[in-house]
Amino acid sequence: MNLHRRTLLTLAGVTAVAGCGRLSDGPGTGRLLTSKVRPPRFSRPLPIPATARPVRVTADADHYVLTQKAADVELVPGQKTRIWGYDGTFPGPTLRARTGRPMVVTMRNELPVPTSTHLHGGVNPPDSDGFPNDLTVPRGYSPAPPSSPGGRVHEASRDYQYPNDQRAATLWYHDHRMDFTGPQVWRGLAGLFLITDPAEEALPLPRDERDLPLLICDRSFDADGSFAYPAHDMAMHQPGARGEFVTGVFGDVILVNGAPWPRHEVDTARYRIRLVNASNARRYRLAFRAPDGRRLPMVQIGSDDGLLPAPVSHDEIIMTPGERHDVVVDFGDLPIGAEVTLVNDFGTGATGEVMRFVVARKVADDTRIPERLTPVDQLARKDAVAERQFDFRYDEGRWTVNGQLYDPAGSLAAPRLDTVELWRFTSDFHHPVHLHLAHFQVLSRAGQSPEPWESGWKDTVDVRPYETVEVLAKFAGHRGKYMLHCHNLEHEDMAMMANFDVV
Ligand SMILES: [Cu+2]
Repeated sequence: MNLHRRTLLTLAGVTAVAGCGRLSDGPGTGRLLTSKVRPPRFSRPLPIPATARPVRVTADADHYVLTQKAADVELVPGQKTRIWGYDGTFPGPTLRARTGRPMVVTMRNELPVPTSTHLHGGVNPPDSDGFPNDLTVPRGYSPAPPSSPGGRVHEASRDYQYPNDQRAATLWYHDHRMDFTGPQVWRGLAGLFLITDPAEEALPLPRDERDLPLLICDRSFDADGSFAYPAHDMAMHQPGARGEFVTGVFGDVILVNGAPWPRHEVDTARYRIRLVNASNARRYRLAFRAPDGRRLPMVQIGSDDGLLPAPVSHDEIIMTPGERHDVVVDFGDLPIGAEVTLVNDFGTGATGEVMRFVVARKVADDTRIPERLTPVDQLARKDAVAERQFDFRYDEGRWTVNGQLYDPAGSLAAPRLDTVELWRFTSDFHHPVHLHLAHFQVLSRAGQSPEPWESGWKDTVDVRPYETVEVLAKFAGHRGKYMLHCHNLEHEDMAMMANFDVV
């Protein structure tokens, strides 16, 4: 794609603003796509995605079948929005796993386009990782996808093997098709994947209907109620976003679990709230605002890949695309009828609010947040057997890692299985950096301590303009080809990915 001069000038302007530091920090790198029609706020109930049921349970594994297909849903009153969803729902059904109990998920593709499914945060064998050119095409699909090194093509359906040999965590699954992840996730190909284990179940934390996953994303609507997306080609044969949208696409409607600005009735009790940023490009600065304007404490109990060793209390949390934060919020001392708004301080106007909780029932709450959660091996700089640097940078209309466009046959690193390496990320713009397979701990940010919400095991980290972030990554579980990439989905589609081989 050729870079238009106007785009270059705009990007230069963004750089100058972004370089001013934390005060000017905001929703990230991207451009706002304005809706032609917008749904009302706080009128829809919060949907809770259905739990997927196994079609077969054998001695070795639980077997699931999900069908990727189109469906029409009503998001704007009186209009239909065509979504692409797992089992025709957005978000898809929630897959619930137990540590140590393998799962086989058959993905059937009844969409008009190829797909690849990645379990974000999953420690899975390489051929089930959802590599971008490991494609499932619809039956009879023509023309065949261009062959690329290491690419495989399945017709109509394929099985993903998930050993679930990892600790309790909030994961999510989403489309990862080469060059088209942005538009395909935007249309709805995302769902939750929750793993539990005995250590987590033994804790007196809120559970069942007081354990709420919130998959948060932004979208824009056309006048007919359809999702708007600035693709070059909505038939999705030619990749890429138009003009300045190469920087990322921001919607102006905030959806939670697929519903615009929903409301949810709560008890006078603690709730476990699993925050998932499933947006293409938008960063959020989240807080729970009580009616008197004070902020309810968000007691963080987990991050991307499981529980923390001990709870950490925050007034606000910044969340970049791909990240998860597991928090407990207590509605216990609020009167019946009180409204608590989940706000986004990086938003303006309508995007400054996410959803609303309404205190509806007085109950006795027997949950608590223990002082100790689950043990976490704390990595130190001396544990690293190697150091590597990955530079995320804009170059002539494409997005590069270490100066290179994504090459499916290439590899930028070969870490050894069961070792820890120090990976240093540098950037020009905001880039949410995500590693497949390997979980990491954030060691430093701009030479300082990480943000207070960045402890524990993670797989995605918020890298800000002209900032260096160091992480200690542990390569465990499987050998083979994996990748790291920017989780701004427009950057990812425009080549900001790289492979590494675990040897
Ligand atoms: Cu990026």
